[in-house]
Amino acid sequence: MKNHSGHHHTDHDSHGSHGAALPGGLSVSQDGYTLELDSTIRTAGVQPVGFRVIGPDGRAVTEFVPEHEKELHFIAVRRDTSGFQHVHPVRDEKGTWSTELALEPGDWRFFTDIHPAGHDETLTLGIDVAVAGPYEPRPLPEATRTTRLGAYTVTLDGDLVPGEASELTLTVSRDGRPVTDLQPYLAAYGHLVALRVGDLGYLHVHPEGHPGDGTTAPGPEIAFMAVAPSAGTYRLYLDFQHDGVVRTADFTVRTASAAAAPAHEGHHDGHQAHHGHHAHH
Ligand SMILES: [Cu+2]
Repeated sequence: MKNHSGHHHTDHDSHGSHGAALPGGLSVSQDGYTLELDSTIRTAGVQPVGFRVIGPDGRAVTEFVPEHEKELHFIAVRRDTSGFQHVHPVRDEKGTWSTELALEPGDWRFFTDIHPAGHDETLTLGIDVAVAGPYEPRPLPEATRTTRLGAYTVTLDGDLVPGEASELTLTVSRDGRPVTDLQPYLAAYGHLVALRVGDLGYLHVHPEGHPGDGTTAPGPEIAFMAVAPSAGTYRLYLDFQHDGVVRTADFTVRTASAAAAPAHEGHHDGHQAHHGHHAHH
């Protein structure tokens, strides 16, 4: 455990020690920046979505520092963690953003990941959205180290460790062969979004290396550093591009203890036998 000096360290290190910082995305407003959506009650279906980020001066923000080649990253997910979408809206000169989402009935959370010009770090703002209509909440997918997407298989190695930065490696194969020609997508071979189950807290995740740096290969492995703010269960969503198509592989992950050996994961809710680290290999 590091520095618990307080919750208000908004002026420091986006790249330094991550300590036990709060996850992002839990607030609709932070450091004077507020996410405003055109409507928070919506009908189901594919539809346009518009929003603005209001700055400390009360006006829509029109200047952003690009991160991963985009001024703004937008994530939509239903509160049961289904329906994940990661899109890149377009902005007009007045600061109104527009995009398109496919929404099923239920309670959703929308996130904007931004770095407003003049602010000293990135911010993730989150807003609740209700989509009208009857629905059946989906149970959380079981914790697993392997996800299949058609001919693709993505395997997760490494653990999320509460309060510490740890490395996660995702390995992509197709038809049983390692994929070694991943395509750069927004200046990386993969983008990983991690959300805490229970409140959809949005974790800070950084890719390790980038295309063209002379050391990062285009697969089959994609590595990230992630910080889990607390023990618990998380959902991971990996976007990667191959053969011109962006695909999303999702995982349910329980944190490991920094001290405990990984032989038994010690589920508290274990309604299944053990999902050992190698059970799916
Ligand atoms: Cu993005």
